[in-house]
Amino acid sequence: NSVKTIVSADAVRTTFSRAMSDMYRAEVPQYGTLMELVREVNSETRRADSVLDGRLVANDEIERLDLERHGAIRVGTPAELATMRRLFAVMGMVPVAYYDLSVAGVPVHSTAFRPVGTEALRRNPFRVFTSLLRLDLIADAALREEAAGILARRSIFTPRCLDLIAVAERDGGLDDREADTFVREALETFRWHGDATVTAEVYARLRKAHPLVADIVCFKGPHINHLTPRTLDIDAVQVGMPVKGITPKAVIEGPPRRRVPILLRQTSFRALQEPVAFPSSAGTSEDGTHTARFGEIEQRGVALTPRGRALYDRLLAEARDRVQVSSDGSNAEAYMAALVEAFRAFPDDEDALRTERLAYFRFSPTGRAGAPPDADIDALVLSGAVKAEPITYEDFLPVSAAGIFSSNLGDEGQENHAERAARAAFERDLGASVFDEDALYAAAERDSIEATRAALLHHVV
Ligand code: OOG
Ligand code: NI
Repeated sequence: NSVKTIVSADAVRTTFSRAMSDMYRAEVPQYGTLMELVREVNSETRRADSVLDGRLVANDEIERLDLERHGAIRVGTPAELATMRRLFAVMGMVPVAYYDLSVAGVPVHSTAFRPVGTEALRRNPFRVFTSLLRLDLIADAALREEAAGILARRSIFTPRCLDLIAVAERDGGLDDREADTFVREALETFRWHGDATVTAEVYARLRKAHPLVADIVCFKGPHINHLTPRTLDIDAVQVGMPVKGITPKAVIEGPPRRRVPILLRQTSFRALQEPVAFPSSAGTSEDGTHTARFGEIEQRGVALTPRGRALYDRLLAEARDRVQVSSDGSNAEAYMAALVEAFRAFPDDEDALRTERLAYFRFSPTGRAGAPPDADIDALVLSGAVKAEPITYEDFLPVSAAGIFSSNLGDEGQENHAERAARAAFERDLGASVFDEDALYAAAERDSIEATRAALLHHVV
């Protein structure tokens, strides 16, 4: 009859993200190599950039940096997605943003489960990009039926995991022992299972419809397909990868290298070929291979306002119009040059990004005298009473380029209509609406301005 001592959702998230990282390192050894490289580059970058280092230390971001990573999974049914939402809620992770990947020719739509509070993000910003298969985008009706039937027969969560989700919902959290068991049981869902649930023949047919369809439908669970550490200098990691025996893709996605990083830059390396056992009719099994899993690194920069994002989208489209990256990467340098050229139009110092309202900032009192508390926020910063620091972009850009391309095709109205319908269906399947990412950044900035004014007014600085 003792009172249950609840472990914080932040702590459960950290235990889970560590366990996930250990599991993935064992499953995909190159991930371990990449983590080492990222650690080396990050400490080198901190040594070379004392301003950046000072900021990371002052904001308690060092711990976060070593823990920080995102992963991605793909689920097959609305029920799987809805239970995933409840599972992530135990760890303080909620669905943020809607991503329509059908514009990139991929039959899924997605959200990212992540913490949203400033404190929670500081402790551990672990995110899981989660996609739901869109069977409605498979043209062949018979194949669609078959895939739905296969998915209906599997259960991707262990019974104990489902119990503990219900316990957490009932009690408002888990105690120490429950949390440990929960993490162990939840890992089972994300683990790689080499035993396919279908014959090689069925696998091949689904694969022909789209490789992702086979990846989602043919296995026991939604294996984590990559885990991505965050680096402070992605160009250095890109150059360092071949030295460690890893071959990255030809170009870094996202904005070019800048003094003030914006949004997200990412690069990845090829998936492993994994051995798979397909059941065959005689009760024996047939060996095959499957490629699903890859490695990725990212560098995060400041979150952009809608105005900044519009400028970003326009400049990226401009660069991509000028030079299309070929699949063999032979013109990577020309593309990077076009990108740098296009982005000359994007201000590259913090003051300009802030005063032109292109990016979001967190304000705080400096303790020095300056303009009066009710002065304009720019005047307060200029006077030295208030300082402004970039708010990190916590979300994703999986189809920004593809989205821009499709909006150039001239049937924008139709596209938007279809996207709205798909989004409503996604939220119905999820069992909740997704958080609006822009509203979260805007609120973080606004709250920091209000707190700053209050502190100045009451001289509590
Ligand atoms: C998800 C890809 C999205 C990212 O970093 O943009 C993602 C997937 O392939 O399942 O992780
Ligand atoms: Ni990723």
